[in-house]
Amino acid sequence: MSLPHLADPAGRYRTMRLIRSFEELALEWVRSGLVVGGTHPYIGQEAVAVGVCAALDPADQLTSTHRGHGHVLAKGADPGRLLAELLGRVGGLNGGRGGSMHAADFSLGILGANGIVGAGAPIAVGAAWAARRRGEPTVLASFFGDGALNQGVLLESLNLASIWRAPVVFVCENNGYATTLPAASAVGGSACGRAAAFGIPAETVDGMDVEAVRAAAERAVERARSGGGPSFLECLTYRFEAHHTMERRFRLSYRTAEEVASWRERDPLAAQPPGAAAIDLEVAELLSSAAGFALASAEPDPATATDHLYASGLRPRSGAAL
Ligand SMILES: Cc1ncc(C[n+]2csc(CCOP(=O)(O)OP(=O)(O)O)c2C)c(N)n1
Ligand SMILES: [Mg+2]
Repeated sequence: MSLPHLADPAGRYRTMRLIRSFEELALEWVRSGLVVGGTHPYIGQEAVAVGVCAALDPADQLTSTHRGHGHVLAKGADPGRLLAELLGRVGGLNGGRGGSMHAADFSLGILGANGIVGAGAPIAVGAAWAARRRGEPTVLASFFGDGALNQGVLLESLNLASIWRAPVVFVCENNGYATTLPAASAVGGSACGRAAAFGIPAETVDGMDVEAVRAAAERAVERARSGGGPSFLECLTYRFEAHHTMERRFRLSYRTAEEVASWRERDPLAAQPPGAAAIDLEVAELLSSAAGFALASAEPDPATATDHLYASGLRPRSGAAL
């Protein structure tokens, strides 16, 4: 059974709109100082998260990146609890301890956003291996950017997934840049060539087209679930906003206004299903109550500052500097 909220075009549009609106609100909250530390906006890349998650079952799992809000929401996380997580409040997905780059919800198979480039891939391979050993049909989707293509850990993960025939769909979100570094001047060979070197079937898809991503992801998920092993999707996409909200403090000129404008013309939200206006309204209402929930959630008690730092039963030595 696929994820019910992504089962039809209207649901996929609704979820892309939710991600877009969520990210716009998060930007506002960073600018007003409510969210401390900033975020990596996913605006422009919504079709990748939604297209891939539309091919997953509820019990399937994913690993995400530093730009993870879209993946987390597409798999079904509660937007109010994700907003509360950004605010560091106790009602957050992780009690406010993880923040933007570590949002997780294991109950939904979301094994976490991840601040370390490429670090989600070995977690996905390990989780896929563990699920297979338990006899479960779980498929893992592992999202990463073009910047991860030159991380050794990604190549090691591709190798292990290949020899173990692990049920993993590797999803490279090639948005053309790793921070300010163009992929064209950083990636030797190609994204798909890396997968092919390990005997993993790979294809490049239009990451601005949610249905194209979904179709490719369905093929890959079906292969993984039926024991055919891992697959690799390179989704060509673009982030419309800065690499990180802090970027606006600097006058960076690594992308031309023309380039950004030409990708904005391919906005994945431009293809609207019938009833889109009503869906937009419904999402606005959902987000407004999500924001209300997050803002009403309590700040954590300072006395709990060292909770979760140590394995159960261990505490810092009394008097030790925190
Ligand atoms: C191992 C590691 N090296 C460097 C960084 C700093 N860093 C954070 S995001 C980023 C760029 C990542 O680019 P990409 O993988 O293409 O993802 P995108 O930001 O484009 O979504 C870098 C270098 C990091 N977080 N982890
Ligand atoms: Mg990138």
